[in-house]
Amino acid sequence: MKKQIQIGITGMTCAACSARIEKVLNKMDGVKANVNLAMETATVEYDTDRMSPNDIVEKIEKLGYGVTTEG
Ligand code: 9UX
Repeated sequence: MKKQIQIGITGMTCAACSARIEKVLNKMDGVKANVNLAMETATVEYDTDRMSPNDIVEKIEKLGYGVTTEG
C-alpha cells in the first residue's frame, strides 16, 4: 500500500541540503520524496510493503539532519 507522510527536518541551511536529502530519499526502494527548504519539511510517499517511516527518518538523520515530526 502507498502512504504519504510529512516529516519535519531541521538543519537545512542551503538549497543543496534539501536537494541532497531529496536525492538520497528518492533512491530508496518505493520512495518518492519532495523536500521543501523554506518549510523545513519533506513530503514522502512510500510503499508500506517495502519501507517504513523509521527507515526514512534514519536515512535523514544519518545524513546529519534532525527530524522533528513524522506522520
Ligand atoms: Mo549548503 Mo547543506 O553549503 O548540508 S549543503 S549548508
